[in-house]
Amino acid sequence: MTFELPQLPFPPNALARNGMNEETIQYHYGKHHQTYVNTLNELVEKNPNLQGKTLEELIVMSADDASLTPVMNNAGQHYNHSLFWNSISPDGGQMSPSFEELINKNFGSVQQFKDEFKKAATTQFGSGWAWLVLTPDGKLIITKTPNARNPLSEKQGKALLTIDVWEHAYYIDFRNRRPDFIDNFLNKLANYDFAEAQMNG
Ligand code: MN3
Repeated sequence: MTFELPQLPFPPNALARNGMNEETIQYHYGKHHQTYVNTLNELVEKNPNLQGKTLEELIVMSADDASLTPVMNNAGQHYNHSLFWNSISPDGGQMSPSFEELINKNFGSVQQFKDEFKKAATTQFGSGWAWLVLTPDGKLIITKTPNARNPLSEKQGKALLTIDVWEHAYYIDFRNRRPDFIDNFLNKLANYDFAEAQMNG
């Protein structure tokens, strides 16, 4: 199986009004994500044990196998970035009434959800990701993971929404101000409709 860079769900300049400039997309999607895909394909080409596996299968089989760390890193980054492009939208920041109700039920209020998500994303030391996850028993939780790790590798549940907090995700738009990037994500970029659709999909 050869992996490919997925289509962006929006034009590369569509998020400029929402605080993510086209230059960020050109580098982040066009260079960083593409490199993870290319490296993953090279790794799969060299190792027959990896061939014919889905992306999710590669993550699960490499998650706890130190000899497959490069596979975990590149398969994880391909998976994480593919979810990230769906986690942001030109219409981002708006919650449907039904999703808001779920957030209230699980976190107390929308503000408490945002505070908890921001804390996870801010305190992920170094590179990594923060997540909204649907657990197997139907609860919504917030997690953070280092580097390329994700809810699949950590067996946390189904990833509904994610933010990339690697510095390459925000340096062009926000320089070193990660907390401002996270606020902007929660209020202007986050595709809560996608997260809600994932719950039912
Ligand atoms: Mn990234």
